[in-house]
Amino acid sequence: MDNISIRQIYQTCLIIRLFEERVVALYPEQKMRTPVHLCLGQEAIAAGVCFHLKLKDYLFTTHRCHGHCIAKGVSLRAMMAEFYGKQTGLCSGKGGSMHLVDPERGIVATSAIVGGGIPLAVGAALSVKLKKEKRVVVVFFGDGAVDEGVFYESLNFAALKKLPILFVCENNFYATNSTQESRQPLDNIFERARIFGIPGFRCDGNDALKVTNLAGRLVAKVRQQKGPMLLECRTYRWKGHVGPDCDSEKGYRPKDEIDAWIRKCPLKKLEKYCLKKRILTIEGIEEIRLKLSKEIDEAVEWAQEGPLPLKADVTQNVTYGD
Ligand SMILES: Cc1ncc(C[n+]2csc(CCOP(=O)(O)OP(=O)(O)O)c2C)c(N)n1
Ligand SMILES: [Mg+2]
Repeated sequence: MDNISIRQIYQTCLIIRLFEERVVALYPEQKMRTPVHLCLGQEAIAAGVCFHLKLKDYLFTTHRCHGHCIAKGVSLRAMMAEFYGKQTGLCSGKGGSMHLVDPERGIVATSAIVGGGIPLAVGAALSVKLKKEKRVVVVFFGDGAVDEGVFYESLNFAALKKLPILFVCENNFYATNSTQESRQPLDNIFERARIFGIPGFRCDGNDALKVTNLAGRLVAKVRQQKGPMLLECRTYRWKGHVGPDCDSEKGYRPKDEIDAWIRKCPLKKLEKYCLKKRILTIEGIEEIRLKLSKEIDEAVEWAQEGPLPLKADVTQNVTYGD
């Protein structure tokens, strides 16, 4: 990978980190009108996978979607305004953080139903294939989604029809408060693709360069119409399942486990590599940090100043049964 690409991946990891840290800082003001499922600690996966996506490629994601959306190029101000429930938000303030949609950037759906995005993504991949379009589909989901029957049905159908889709499992070892080992007899998510003939791979999700390299190979294969692929990235969420606090007080995961994963920070790992290889300097990093922080300042200001949706518009852009 060339230095420009590595710098770009670093910037993507950093902007996700800074954006979410700002959400953590502002959330207690209780002005954001949405629950937030933060991906702090998991940034490298979004950055590494989305690095290979074009604007027209489709992306489907979950309740823990901020990083994916930022890495696919969603406007920070529109996202922030959505969190504040503003008319100027990405979904006019009607979606909140779990339902971000941006058709211009290929973000078709963000599903808060665990596993719910997977069949939608497979449907989109079928449409791409039938229309002979030149795009790929990527769907992100958690280890919890692998507990759902729809995961297996979707893989089966995608394999049968040789659809252009990359399944990306962000295995952070927890679904809400349940450990993976309390729900799954084997720690083998990547191997489960293979029973359908789908090549399945696993990598360290906290190593941005490893994710980028492997995802690059898999996206290229999907683009060459070699059929679906699956990538399991192993990582950890630093914050609680939902909200800005760390939930060590809940007692479902030990503090030393959280601390050990914080020591495996994906951003620090990449920063160390960039400094060692002289891809970035300390001053350069400071400059990038300052520039990105200013972008976030501007997004927050814009979001806070925007108008709330009007009562009269409550059904606008909302479809409901007849
Ligand atoms: C079908 C369904 N069951 C339960 C829930 C409640 N729920 C929301 S998120 C979540 C955990 C999801 O865990 P995982 O898929 O590993 O994603 P993570 O939160 O770890 O990113 C659960 C059980 C839901 N939204 N949908
Ligand atoms: Mg999980």
